[in-house]
Amino acid sequence: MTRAGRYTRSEEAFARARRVLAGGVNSPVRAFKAVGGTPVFFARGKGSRLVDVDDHQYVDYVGSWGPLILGHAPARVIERLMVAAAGGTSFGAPTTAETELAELIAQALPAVESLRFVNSGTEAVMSALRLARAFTGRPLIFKFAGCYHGHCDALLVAGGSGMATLGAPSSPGVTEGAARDTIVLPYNNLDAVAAALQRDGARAAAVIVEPVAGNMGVVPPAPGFLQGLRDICSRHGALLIFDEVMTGFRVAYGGAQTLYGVTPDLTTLGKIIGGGLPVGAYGGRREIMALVSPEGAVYQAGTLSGNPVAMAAGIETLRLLHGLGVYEQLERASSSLAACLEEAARQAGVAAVVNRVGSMLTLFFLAAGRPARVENWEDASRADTAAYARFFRAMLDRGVYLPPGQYEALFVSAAHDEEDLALTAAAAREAMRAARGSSPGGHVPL
Ligand code: KE4
Repeated sequence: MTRAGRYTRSEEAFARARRVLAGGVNSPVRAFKAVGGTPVFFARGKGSRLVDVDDHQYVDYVGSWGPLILGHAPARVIERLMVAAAGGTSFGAPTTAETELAELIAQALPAVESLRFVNSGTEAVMSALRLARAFTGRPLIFKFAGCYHGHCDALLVAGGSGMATLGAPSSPGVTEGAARDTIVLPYNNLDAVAAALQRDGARAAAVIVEPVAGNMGVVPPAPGFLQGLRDICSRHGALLIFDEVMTGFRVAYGGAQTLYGVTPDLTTLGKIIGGGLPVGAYGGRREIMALVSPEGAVYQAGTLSGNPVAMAAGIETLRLLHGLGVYEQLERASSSLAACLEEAARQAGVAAVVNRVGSMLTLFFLAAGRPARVENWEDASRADTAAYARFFRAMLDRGVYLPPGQYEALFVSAAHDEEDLALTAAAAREAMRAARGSSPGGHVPL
């Protein structure tokens, strides 16, 4: 089959969606703006595979942007979901399932002595910021260029290229006032952090960081970076917030804080802890969480927070993850995938490098003459995004669904097997020719 006509039903579905949904999608990245073409509409998923509305099958490396570390529709998670749903989907009142999932999280992440469930990572982060400001009585939040923490106003800010820049609104609708107390720092640059806190530490409420960056593509913390943040925050009485929405239970069962042995004051979570249903959480030191309403005065609430169906999915997911050998299996498959992608690029003479921590990774296409390393947003922003887009489309045509954007993380699940990896490697060898751009229009015929 040629590419023409391959996505007919997705195109029809997108045209219909655009008549009633903003941009035709319910989250911007899904619209394929960064890679071009019509977004693929999916009909179902099972394990490592997705099937689109044109009945094409794909090896899926998006995994719903991280939650599906066990793959699509794991039998035991679905069974547990169905039992919970049959008993009622939401009561707006306490259930023991919330306590059970909270206990599992607190056992996995010792820095989380107490927590509160919400319904998204954004909600978790915005609540954690409010709490940090209340606990310290200070206004300033420090974030890092290239890190994304959801769409709360205080963090939809862009920094300049300087060592530390006052956050400027990065979206219409975010006011100067909302951005004023946010300062943007370069990732993996402790000197910049130390200088900024030396200057403004007395007004610093918190430093928030993705302990492994996943939203500029995957960028691991430089050796000592996270511990350095811990030391600087402690020195100035600012709270250290690890945004582990993506890394929590992803890079290790105990998240990045366990993997790197650094203890944050607050942690935000999402994605995996909901097992594919909408769940977020924020938690940390008991003395800080004691300020959250109704025990304390920091208000935060949510109609469906802790609903029994989402809790059931999270409980079963964490129980399965705590099983023997899951992370070792993820490491083997992820290492193999990274090697095959780098080998395909090398064989095609394409400048590319893979950044990886555990089962989250990014294949960066490097602009000509750039060093083969991506250690911060300044490096990442120079990636050859057009090459990535050509590679993405060529892989899509060959049944491999990668994240539709260079600045996203690719996720391997426990369901990915040797057959998936072999199919991916074969497709990558061909698709690299498209990435190289040597084919007319950058497209490699099927
Ligand atoms: P949500 O509000 O999307 O549940 O979580 C926001 C968030 C917070 N913190 C981190 C580290 C995150 O990665 C995210 C969301 N991640 C994106 C992936 N780049 C979600 C995908 C999307 O926006 O559609």
